[in-house]
Amino acid sequence: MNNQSNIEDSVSALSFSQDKVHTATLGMGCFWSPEALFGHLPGIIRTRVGYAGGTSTSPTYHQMGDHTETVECDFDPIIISFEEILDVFWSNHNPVNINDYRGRQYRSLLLYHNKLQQVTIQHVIQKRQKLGMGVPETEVSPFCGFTLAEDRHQKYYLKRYPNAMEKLTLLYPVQDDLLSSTLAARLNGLAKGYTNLEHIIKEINQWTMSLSHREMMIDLVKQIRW
Ligand code: MHO
Repeated sequence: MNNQSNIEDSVSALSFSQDKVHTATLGMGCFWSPEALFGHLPGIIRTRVGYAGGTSTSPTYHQMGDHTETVECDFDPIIISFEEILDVFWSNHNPVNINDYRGRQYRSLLLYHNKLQQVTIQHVIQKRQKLGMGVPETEVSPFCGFTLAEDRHQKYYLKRYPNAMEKLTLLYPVQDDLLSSTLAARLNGLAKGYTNLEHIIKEINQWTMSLSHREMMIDLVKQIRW
């Protein structure tokens, strides 16, 4: 077995059982920062940015129609609950739509994927209201589709560091695999200043991979020139 396939084997070893994967879809302004914010949190498996919440077909950045910039997070509810995600959501943006700024592009928006998420959203709104935090101007609607944004918007902050992208390409030769990896989500958070290398290395050490695979991944991460 050559070195390249060894590396790819080790990456696919980081697997999550599918029934444990839940999804949250959130709008909180320009989607670059929320992707980095959620991407740094343990329990977030992968992130992506896109357009959701509207009715127009095939939205793009320049023709968003009535859609909103959103971040989508796949998460392991055993490690991070939907309620914790909502606390991060409301603590990290101002959910006021001043004068309908940029129409629906930058709405504070929660698109629930099931009844439990809908109930949890109401519960957290009431919890915050009791704490004197008021009622947020967040639109709450059922999820009805998500269009992935253009490549240049995915892991926007990580892409400011060509050496990081180069090193990650050794682990994930296929760009889509790279962009949807847990490691890229964490490093995107690091690039934006939400976490540091020490935290990421500690977490990699807990991932369900063999010791040699973890060491190889940690070595590679340490070699990145930021
Ligand atoms: N920073 C840009 C917005 C980009 S975003 C993907 C701006 O201030 O126009 O909406």
